[in-house]
Amino acid sequence: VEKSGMIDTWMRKHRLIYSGATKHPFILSIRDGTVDLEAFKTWLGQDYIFVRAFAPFVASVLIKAWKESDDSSDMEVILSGMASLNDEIAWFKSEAAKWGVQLSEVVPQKANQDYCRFLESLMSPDVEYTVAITAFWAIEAVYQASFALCLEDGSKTPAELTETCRRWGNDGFGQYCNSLQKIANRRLGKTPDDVLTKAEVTLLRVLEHEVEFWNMSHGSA
Ligand code: HMH
Repeated sequence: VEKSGMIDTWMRKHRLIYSGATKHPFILSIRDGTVDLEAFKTWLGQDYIFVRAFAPFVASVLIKAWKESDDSSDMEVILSGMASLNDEIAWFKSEAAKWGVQLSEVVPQKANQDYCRFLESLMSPDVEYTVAITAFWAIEAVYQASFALCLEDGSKTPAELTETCRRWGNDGFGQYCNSLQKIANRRLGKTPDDVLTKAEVTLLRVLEHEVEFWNMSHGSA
C-alpha cells in the first residue's frame, strides 16, 4: 500500500466529515454576512480558553518531536507554531476588549471542556509523535480552510470580522499548515499499521470536536 500521501487519502475517505468541520453553518454565516454577532462573541471567548489549552498541547508535540523525530527541521516548524500562539493570546485579549467580552468571566462550555480534555489525553507520553502531529495538523488545517473560505472572492464577510478571518485564512498560515501536513505524511508513510489506525481515529475525533466547537456558537448548542 502506498502510504506517503496518507493525509490526502484520508481527506478523500472522510471528506464529508472534513467539510462538515470546514464549511460549518457558523462559518458559512460569516461568509454570507448573516452572522449573529452574539454568536461571534461566544466563539471568541470560548476559543480564547481553547487556545490556552492548545499551547501546552503544542508544547507536548515539541517534546515528542525532540525525542522521536527523524528530522530536526520538524522542531522548527512546531516552534514557529508555538511562537504564533503567544501573539494569538495577545490578539484574543485585544479583540475581546474591542467586542466588550470579559475573558475572565467566560465559562467553558461542555464541547470546549470535552475538546480540551481530548487535547490533554494526547499530551500523554504514551501517545506517539506520529499520532500527535496528525492531530496538530488537523486542528490547524480546519481553521485555515474555514477562515480562508470567508476571504474568497464573492464572500460577504462583515468588515469587522475580516481581521479574524485573515488570522487563520492568510497564505502564511496556509504554508505553515502545509509544512505540518508534510511532516504528518512523512511520519505516516513509515509507521506500523496499529499506529496508523490510531492516527486515523484521532484525526476523526479532531474533526468531530471541531464540529461540536462550532456548534457552540451556531446550531445545536
Ligand atoms: C477550536 N480549533 C479551535 N480553535 C483554534 N484556535 C484552532 C483550531 C486553530 O488554532
